[in-house]
Amino acid sequence: MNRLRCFITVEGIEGAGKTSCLERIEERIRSRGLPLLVTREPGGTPLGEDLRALLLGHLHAGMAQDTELLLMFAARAEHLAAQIEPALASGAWVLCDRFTDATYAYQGFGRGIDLARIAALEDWVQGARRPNLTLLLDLPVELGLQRAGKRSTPDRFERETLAFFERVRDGYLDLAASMPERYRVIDASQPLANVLQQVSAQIDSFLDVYA
Ligand code: T5A
Repeated sequence: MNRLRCFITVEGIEGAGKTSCLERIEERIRSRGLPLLVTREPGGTPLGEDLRALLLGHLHAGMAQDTELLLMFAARAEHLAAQIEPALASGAWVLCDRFTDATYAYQGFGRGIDLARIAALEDWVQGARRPNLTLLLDLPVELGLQRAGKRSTPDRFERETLAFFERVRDGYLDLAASMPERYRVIDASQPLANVLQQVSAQIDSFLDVYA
């Protein structure tokens, strides 16, 4: 196994279907007998989950953009130190629900924070660590929000405007176009069975090469 090729992330706007897709990816990786850590951002550690509650909750709804950005990276620093790096060092694969591309998409493209500042934090917090494969679940914003809205009370991000999510979606598509070797774009507007079929095909072909 090529141990450098085992950090997989899943990205997309709200309601893209990450939860079901993560379950499918987990099942495909485990079916090859590979050790696996499944985790998420923001979160993944006790401190990270507390930061997630602050970031997604409404207690500090008006926090400054830079505060939001730095809290995302604080949670990520803890996540890398306590979970991701030890798992990868032990030879496990890591599957993460969102990672730094979400920061580029939401805080960068969505909020308008200079991408160079995000890149500087990325280098500082992660060193050379980057995902080896990123699945982007892409769908029209209105459809995603409609799906997400059926579920529960909106979190702090889900209260953002349609225009914000359009920028986030476009940002993700820009990232995917600029890193075609790492990204696979899935048409998440299709019925779930079809989306899961696309995800399985992508993950199986990755596993065929690297597992
Ligand atoms: N954030 C995160 C940042 O701003 N910066 C960062 O650096 C990071 C890491 C995290 C929030 O934090 C922000 C982004 C987010 O706003 P989250 O819980 O990770 O929040 O993300 P959400 O997008 O809010 O998670 P969701 O649960 O809304 O989205 P999912 O997981 O993509 O959607 P899912 O699977 O729950 O599906 C939603 C509904 O749609 C149905 C499902 O059954 C479910 O009911 N569905 C479908 N229906 C029809 N056809 C399909 N193909 C379907 N797929 C799913």
